[in-house]
Amino acid sequence: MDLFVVKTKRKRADSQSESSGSKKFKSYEKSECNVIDFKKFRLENLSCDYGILYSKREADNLLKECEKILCYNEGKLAKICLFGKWHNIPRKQVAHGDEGLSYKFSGNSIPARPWLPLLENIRDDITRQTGYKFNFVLINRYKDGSDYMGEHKDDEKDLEADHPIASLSLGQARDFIFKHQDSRGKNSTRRDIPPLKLVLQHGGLLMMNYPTNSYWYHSLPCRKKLFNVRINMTFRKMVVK
Ligand SMILES: O=C(O)CCC(=O)C(=O)O
Repeated sequence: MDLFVVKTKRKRADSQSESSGSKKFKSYEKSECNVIDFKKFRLENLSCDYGILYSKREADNLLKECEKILCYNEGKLAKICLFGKWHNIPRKQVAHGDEGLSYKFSGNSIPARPWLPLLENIRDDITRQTGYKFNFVLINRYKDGSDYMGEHKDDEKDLEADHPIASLSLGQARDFIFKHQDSRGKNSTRRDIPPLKLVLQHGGLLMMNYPTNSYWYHSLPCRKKLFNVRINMTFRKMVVK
């Protein structure tokens, strides 16, 4: 996928006001913000938007800072359970977010560590750009192209189902593949729906909107010929019980 970087300065919006009962801001402070020119992807039950949030210089600085300050989970928190067997995840992972939140998936429960100022800044940049608020971020670090993430849907009950997931990529550009649930495997009933491949670039922001995660699997496949680090942050809205 080509880069479609558009960086324009917007005039200061008057005020920040949240529309009542709606998750989207009606208008909000965009002063001195970069306004992303999102490219829209629309397929059967897939709605994603992709654009560049940070310039190369900004993204370089963020990656450097992340490498300095982030600590990743170890031991049981770095494992997943598949078909009754525990496996080390093929990457490093950690979560930060509002107090008391945790994310249950693949037999594990990942508790949120407290927000760090760097992560709050990124979260707030995404909110300014998209109007959506987030209370949790799952961070995955891929040391090189041999680290990966298998096919899955982010459709766990802990997540607010109709809220977008905002995925920020830093570092090595990597392929990211969507497959419709009915197009997978031997018993596929919808072979006519092809996969969608995106290349997630350094500083790129992918918005996975409802109902994408109810119908489409996504994965970050292994790419043995890539040797640089990549960090991905998925900002999410968890259900607050
Ligand atoms: O690293 C990525 O871009 C994939 C992240 C992902 O699929 C997830 O966090 O659910």
